[in-house]
Amino acid sequence: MMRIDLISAVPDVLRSPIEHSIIKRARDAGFVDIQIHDLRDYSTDKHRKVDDYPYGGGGGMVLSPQPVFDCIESLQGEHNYDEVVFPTPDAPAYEQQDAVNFSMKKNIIILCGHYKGVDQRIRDSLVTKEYSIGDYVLSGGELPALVMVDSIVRLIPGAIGDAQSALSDSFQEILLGAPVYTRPADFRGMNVPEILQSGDHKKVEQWKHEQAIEKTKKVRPDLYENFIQEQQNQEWQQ
Ligand code: 6GU
Repeated sequence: MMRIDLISAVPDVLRSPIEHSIIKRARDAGFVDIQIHDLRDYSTDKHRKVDDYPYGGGGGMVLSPQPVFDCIESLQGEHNYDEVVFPTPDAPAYEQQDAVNFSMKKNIIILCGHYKGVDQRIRDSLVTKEYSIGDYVLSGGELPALVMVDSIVRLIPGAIGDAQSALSDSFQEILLGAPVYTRPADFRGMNVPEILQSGDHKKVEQWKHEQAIEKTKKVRPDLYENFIQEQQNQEWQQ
């Protein structure tokens, strides 16, 4: 079973999301073991302090080496970890392929830091992978860590109830999704496209594909260009 250890100074922030939805399902079904660790439990300070002022000033607090080294070394004494992941805005972008790679690992640690960061020595000697989840600023690494966990867990084979949705997603990896509808077919005069009600599976797939291409071209021209490139590559290979 895959094991994910989350380390945070505000562990309560992590609890509700991992106890719900797909992640809960996957945990209950025994596909993944997710453990949350309170960094304060590892502080040797009498007030359980885990951070301190930055050398050279500059405001904000920086996670101290002591509790982080003690926590991670303690975990590493019990399990073999493939990666120690650190979500941070000053890092390369986290992408679907990274989630795919992590979903095939056995044990990973995700260290959640403050916005101002963690002592550089933690990054130099403990962290093996760093990622940003986008070009905006968040106050801590907890939400990015949850984003990563969700993206990983839903890829673990069997973990997702509807196996087809994960599959169709990876087929669609390069394009955005087509619009989806549910009943009723007529809601306040707004109608579900005729083709989706036709029951013609082949035509429906063709329609979805066309819609996905149109949507991608319109809202993500960068992804659309990749798609066109990819299509041309495949044509040359044949
Ligand atoms: Cl990984 N952390 C923080 N604090 N802010 C972010 C981020 C990560 N990715 C984008 N913004």
